[in-house]
Amino acid sequence: MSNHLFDAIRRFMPKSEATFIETLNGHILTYGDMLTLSAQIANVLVEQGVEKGDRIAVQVEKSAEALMLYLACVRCGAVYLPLNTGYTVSELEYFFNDAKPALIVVATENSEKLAALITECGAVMETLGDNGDGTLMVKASSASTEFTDIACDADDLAAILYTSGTTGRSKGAMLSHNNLLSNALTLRDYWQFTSADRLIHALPIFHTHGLFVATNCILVSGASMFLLPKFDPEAIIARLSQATVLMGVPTFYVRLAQDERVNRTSTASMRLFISGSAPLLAETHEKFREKTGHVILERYGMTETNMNTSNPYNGERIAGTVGFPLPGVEVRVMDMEKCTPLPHGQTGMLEVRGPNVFKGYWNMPEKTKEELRENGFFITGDLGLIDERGYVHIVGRGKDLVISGGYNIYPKEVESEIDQLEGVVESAVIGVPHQDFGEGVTAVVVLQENAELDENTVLGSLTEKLARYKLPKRIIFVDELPRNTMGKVQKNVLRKSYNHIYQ
Ligand code: MCA
Ligand code: AMP
Repeated sequence: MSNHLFDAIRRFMPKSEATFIETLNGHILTYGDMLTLSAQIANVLVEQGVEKGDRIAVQVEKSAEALMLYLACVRCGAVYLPLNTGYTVSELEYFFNDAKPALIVVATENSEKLAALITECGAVMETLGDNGDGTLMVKASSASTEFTDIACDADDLAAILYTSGTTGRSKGAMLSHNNLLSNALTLRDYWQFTSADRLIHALPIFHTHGLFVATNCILVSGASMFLLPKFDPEAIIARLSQATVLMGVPTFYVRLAQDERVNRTSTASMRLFISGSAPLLAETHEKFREKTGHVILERYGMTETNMNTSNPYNGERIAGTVGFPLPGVEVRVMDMEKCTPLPHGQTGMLEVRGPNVFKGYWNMPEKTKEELRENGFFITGDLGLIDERGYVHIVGRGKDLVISGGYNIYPKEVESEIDQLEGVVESAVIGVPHQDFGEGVTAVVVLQENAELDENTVLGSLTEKLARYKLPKRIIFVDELPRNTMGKVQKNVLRKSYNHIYQ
């Protein structure tokens, strides 16, 4: 009987005394502690009635204990479902009703606010605070430190991560044990991770980047990480001399490149800076290289596929490209009208196939069919090309999506909320260049005559409905939206008109 993902973690584990996590306040959690704590939490989950395949939804602040909860879910065959800490109650209601979790772990301070909803959904509630307090760890502290991992095959589900859809309804991407493991092993080898590595982990742990790319890579390398609660230049800079790798979204690098303390000397012990989740501007790439001598390695991934491509570790890392398909991952560029693959240099839809590609969308067989071809290729929604040297370039998006500071925002979701406000005729939400966030969410709104809405009232009403990172940074009121002859709103015209508002 084996547990596909956790057996591999055990196989690559260094000695028990080796550090796995060092927290902001210097607390050390060893690999031995990781085994003990994840076993104790797994025992609590099973005692609460969790069975293989049950979803466990988790909306908690980043902490070592939260990562132990993820590992406990893997060990007991449950399906880990992490949720952005910024989601509002109305957003959570959708996820809980869709995924029907058996157990929901929430931040201690949110337990009162969420108790009724969780009871309504028929789930058990546990709490977990960012200092390791809350009901979950109290119960875990008296649970057995031994746990027999539940048998899980390569294809059994390990996680569901929600990713917004173009229709506004979020889709739960079902990821198997082998989706996660195969990608972690590939990245470990491609980026040459060893047990000597120390990662600065400053990303949130409710997305693929911080949860799987960062954490799983460290685990299968037997390496260690500084687990920081969030992106904080002070905390990162203070650890540069003891670390070897940083993973971040482009905003991390934009901000670090502006800091005088980030230079050749302070980064001398670092071997690798990795960027992903959104396009890294060539300008940021160049500025960071000038200041530190390090060439940022950019890679490309998705919630549905983990990582697909990466610039090389040893070869040339080219700004504006996302590098080569990872070993074992196929990338093709398709002409969507003719449904034929395109030759080098031509732009089309990027499609990917490999052991990294997810199992489909939870409860949405028709969506799965639309995006996952029978031959295993996943239609990414990203437009790109492969150049003569084999480097993949992302040149645009076939999906209406804004990426702000590495978070995805689907305009349709924001537009639907704005359109429901009294006095609004219609709205169009777009992303326009933003120096810090890459793209800034911007709403262009048409009001009814005599409507008394202004920017603050619109934002005020959205606050209850949408996580704050989805809120427009600016709201622009216009008399009408530009339309083409078919009557479709021309977002490209709007993007052009407001291209410079954040510059
Ligand atoms: C925070 N705010 C934002 C964002 N983050 N607004 C727009 N976009 C954002 N990304 C807002 C807050 O709501 C708040 O607004 C104000 O900015 C300050 O909040 P604070 O928490 O202090 O922000 P920050 O610490 O400066 O955070 C910026 C950040 C963070 C460090 C860029 O957003 C971040 O860690 N992003 C990483 C996201 C990520 O991990 N993406 C990976 C997805 P107010 O004052 O109004 O409340 S996985 C993925 O994409 C695929 C698989 C892949 O390839 O990796
Ligand atoms: P998510 O749905 O959060 O997993 O976001 C995945 C999307 O982020 C991809 O489909 C791309 O549009 C975008 N993305 C991720 N990495 C990169 C990158 N290095 N360059 C450009 N876009 C990226």
